[in-house]
Amino acid sequence: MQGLTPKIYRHESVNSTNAKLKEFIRKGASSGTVVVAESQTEGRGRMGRTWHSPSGGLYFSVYFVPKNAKRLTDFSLLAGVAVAQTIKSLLPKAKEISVKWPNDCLVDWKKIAGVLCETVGDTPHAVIIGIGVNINTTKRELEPFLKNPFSATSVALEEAGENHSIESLFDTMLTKLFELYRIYEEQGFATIKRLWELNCLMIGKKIELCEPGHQETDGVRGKVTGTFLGIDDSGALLLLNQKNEKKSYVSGEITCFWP
Ligand code: BT5
Repeated sequence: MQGLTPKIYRHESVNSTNAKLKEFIRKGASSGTVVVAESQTEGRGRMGRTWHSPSGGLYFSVYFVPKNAKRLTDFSLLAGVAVAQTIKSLLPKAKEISVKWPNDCLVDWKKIAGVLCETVGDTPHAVIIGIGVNINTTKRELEPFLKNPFSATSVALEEAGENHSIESLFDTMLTKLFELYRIYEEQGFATIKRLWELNCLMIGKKIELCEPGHQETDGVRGKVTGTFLGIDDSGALLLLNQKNEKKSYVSGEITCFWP
């Protein structure tokens, strides 16, 4: 299969690169279109949350129209692999770099990047993958998130304040993302699943999962603890709970883990 070539639109500041890309799509943009911005005024996270997007970070969104219907979550996992591989290629070997189900990348258990995938418009199967990475973002700018369960960090904070080229990180990440998308189209989810699990350091560890809509498990509403076993063939999280039962979860958030 011939790989797609990215068509990149650059902006200084936008509300959200996902929103900007949707405007381009409404005007006829094709699969492979990318919007990248130096900062966002209304960067978005999942479930109505916000993504703090000062200049110094990388914020971009990519439009893909796969041949057949796909699960949206596959794209979050695929993007997580591209992010983790790129960060790994930059930071010292001693750093623990891990994807976090379903949509984050962590360095030494602190959040460095997040992914927001959305379906879009009337085009069947079309998706937008939005990625935010803290690159030269300072501790002060990340202050509001340092007390989050997984705290927050940036490439510069992990590299003793060095100033990193956002452009070259963007280049590497985009190349990996397009390459993984090509592999996904050719080989399906199995290869992405394998790569995701290879990049996940939480497997085998005890975790706490908060699942929206999941009720009265282990006595605490919406919270379950157990051993993280990996993901299944549909990307759902597999957990061995305290009753020794294997359960799968299609949505939720890992709020705690025990290394
Ligand atoms: C995410 O949501 O992690 C998805 C972030 C996706 C951002 C990209 S940037 C390009 C594209 N355009 C957009 O508008 N969005 C995408 P979620 O898992 O819901 O995490 C959001 C939570 O992370 C917030 O509620 C904060 O607690 C925390 N947070 C916000 N900004 C952060 C940052 N810069 N670094 C670390 N944590 C942050």
